[in-house]
Amino acid sequence: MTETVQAQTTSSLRHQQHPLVRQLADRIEYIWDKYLDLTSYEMPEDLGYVEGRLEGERVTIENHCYQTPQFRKLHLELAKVGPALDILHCVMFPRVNYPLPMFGNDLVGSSKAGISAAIVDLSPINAARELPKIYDMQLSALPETEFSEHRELPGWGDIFSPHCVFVRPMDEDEELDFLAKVEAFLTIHCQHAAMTQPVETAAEEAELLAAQRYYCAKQRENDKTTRVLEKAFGKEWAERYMKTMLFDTV
Ligand code: BLA
Repeated sequence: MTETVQAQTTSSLRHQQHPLVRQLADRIEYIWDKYLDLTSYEMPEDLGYVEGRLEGERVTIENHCYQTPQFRKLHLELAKVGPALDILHCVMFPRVNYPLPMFGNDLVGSSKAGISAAIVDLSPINAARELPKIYDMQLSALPETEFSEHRELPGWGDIFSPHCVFVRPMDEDEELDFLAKVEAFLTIHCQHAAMTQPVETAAEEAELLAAQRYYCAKQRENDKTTRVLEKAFGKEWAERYMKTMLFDTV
């Protein structure tokens, strides 16, 4: 898999994006490749690379997807809306028989204005909406990082864990602190995932499925994402994209 990942890295949109987007995208793929057994994932054919227009600006979306024994989809999306908006979006969807939380990460900003939203979380996927104890312990044990500007979660954000980091990084030091945070969350998650056994009963699986559906339904309520997609590609396309690429459920 390494060759494929590297080949994509050199040709990617990330080289035209904010440096934090590029660094994070490279890091995510490195960690995935290091800990997980990646195989290819078949995307809807027309959704791998997409171009549209928003208020005269070119909108480009580039998707990188993989699957592994534990994850039905690892999704890394890079998007560029003219010079004003760079986006990194990453979600790791567990297979519904694996009792794993949902890793989610979003960066929104631009090279000129800086990153306005940087969020990372390992979100609980079960009826109690609690993380496995070992995750709580390891995430709590991470070195504390001071960010000067924390952002408030929107109403639909009840899916996120108490460990969620949602900030506006103020300078390069804070950007690198955020990068380190994502790396730590992702490493903890990949190490556990590689050792996790699937559940055995249909009832357990049904609970995991319901929780994953709830998570995706809440994420689809983010009207800031929908607005960008609708304006560039139209309402119908945006709805299909939200349901099949960004937050699809099984
Ligand atoms: C916010 N997401 C945003 C914003 C934009 C997008 C424009 C507003 C930025 C700001 O408030 O500073 C747009 N994000 C996108 C688009 C895509 C995208 C177009 O990923 C993809 C094509 N969003 C996620 C994931 C998480 C997430 C996985 O996709 C978290 C794990 C969170 N994005 C998230 C949150 C906000 C946000 C919490 C702030 C929403 C708000 O303040 O109302």
